[in-house]
Amino acid sequence: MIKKVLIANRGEIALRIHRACHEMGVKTVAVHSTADTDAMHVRLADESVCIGPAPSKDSYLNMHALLSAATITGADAIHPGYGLLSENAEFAAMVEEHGFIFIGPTADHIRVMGDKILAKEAVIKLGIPVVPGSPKGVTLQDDVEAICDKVGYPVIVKASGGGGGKGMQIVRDHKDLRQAITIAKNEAKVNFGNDEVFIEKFLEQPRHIEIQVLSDSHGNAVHLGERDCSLQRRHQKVWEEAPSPALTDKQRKKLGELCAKACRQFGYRGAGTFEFLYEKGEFFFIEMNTRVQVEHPVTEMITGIDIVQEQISIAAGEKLSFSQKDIEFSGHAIECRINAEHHRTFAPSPGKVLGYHPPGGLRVRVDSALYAGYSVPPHYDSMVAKLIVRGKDRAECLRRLRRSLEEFVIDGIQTIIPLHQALAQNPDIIKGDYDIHWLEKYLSAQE
Ligand code: MV4
Repeated sequence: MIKKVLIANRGEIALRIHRACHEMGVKTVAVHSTADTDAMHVRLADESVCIGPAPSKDSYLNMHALLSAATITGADAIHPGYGLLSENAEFAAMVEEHGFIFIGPTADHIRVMGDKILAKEAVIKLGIPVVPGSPKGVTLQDDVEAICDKVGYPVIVKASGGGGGKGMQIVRDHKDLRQAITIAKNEAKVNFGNDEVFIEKFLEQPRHIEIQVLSDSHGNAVHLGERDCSLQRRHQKVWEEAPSPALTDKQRKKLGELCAKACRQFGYRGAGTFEFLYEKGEFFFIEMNTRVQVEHPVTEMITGIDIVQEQISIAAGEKLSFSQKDIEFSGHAIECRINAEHHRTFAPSPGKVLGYHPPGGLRVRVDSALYAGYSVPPHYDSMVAKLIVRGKDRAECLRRLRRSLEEFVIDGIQTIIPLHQALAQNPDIIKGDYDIHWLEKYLSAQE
């Protein structure tokens, strides 16, 4: 039994975790930096502990401060949310060594999936299709020309310790290959302290489709379908939806069951996401995320399953209370990430929120820690709200999204609500006809 959870995060996800806990009768402990004394997550929690100064590295990323806060408040478990320490294997191990429950997978599962080469090796063994490429890491001592001639150009050089797009190099001609590997290795070393890189065929116009899974510690695993997260700018997702406008029920069932089976064989525990690139009717695994994701509400809206409550039950050692056949997918959901940024330049816009009026009504959900009078601090991520709407089908969902965006008032700071209004009316978006490069092309055309 978990009685008290320390929430090692801030903003909307800290609130989201608090809500799951309180609906389960679990007490919460908020932690905060000195910049977040007046934050909503601190106000709502049962207890709070200040863990350090504004910069994340001195507060939200300070593992010892977090463990001390858990000790003095008598928490039994720690929920890391997303970002910050959520995929830090060392932290997960430390939490357990100190006798707390880490609400997430084992440190070993986090470690394997955090290494893109090991992750690919692991899922290949479990029968999941991956992007063709070098079977292992490459160095300039290898016959990299032969590897890439076999794979076929263009290729992409990726950092094994990477993710989120950092340190990738696209190579269209074999004469540029060695230099690209050198650059990728240097960037990987600087950014991740690990210079291992690998090569994949570069897919030109894929969609980004990911499968949500839940797996308990008793060998039961289910999938909750996919999310289409193709609409992104600089590797930051902006709009996510489920189901994907590009997938058939048959494709969903096949890929979803493959992922759930992989979880059972891998002994995975907790919530997880298998990320795929989808092109010309084929899926290719690229990465697995071992945390709850920003866009999880899209899946909650079409399945009715509370993913964060499931994470907590699984961490407490309980069995999943439903099986695959109990899961029904109903309707369509879209999430818009509302960032405190100028809607054309994307310049950050922290500052005081003078007025706040979120939309409401049937099948409208707003996950946000904003309130009127709150000052958005400049030290953290710019995402200040998520608007998630559901409809009986995609057309109704889009109509509800347009009217919810019309209602949404955030005064005092700039937000990307106007971008979402434009997207919700765009013919390509309405058709569902977009890939991972669509948004950046659209934005360049607007300049
Ligand atoms: C790719 C790809 C095409 N082919 N892998 C970007 C972030 C990381 N999670 C994986 N990413 C990609 N991997 C193969 N084999 C395209 C992307 C990608 C991308 C690449 C270049 C410029 C913008 C991009 C935006 C999203 C994804």
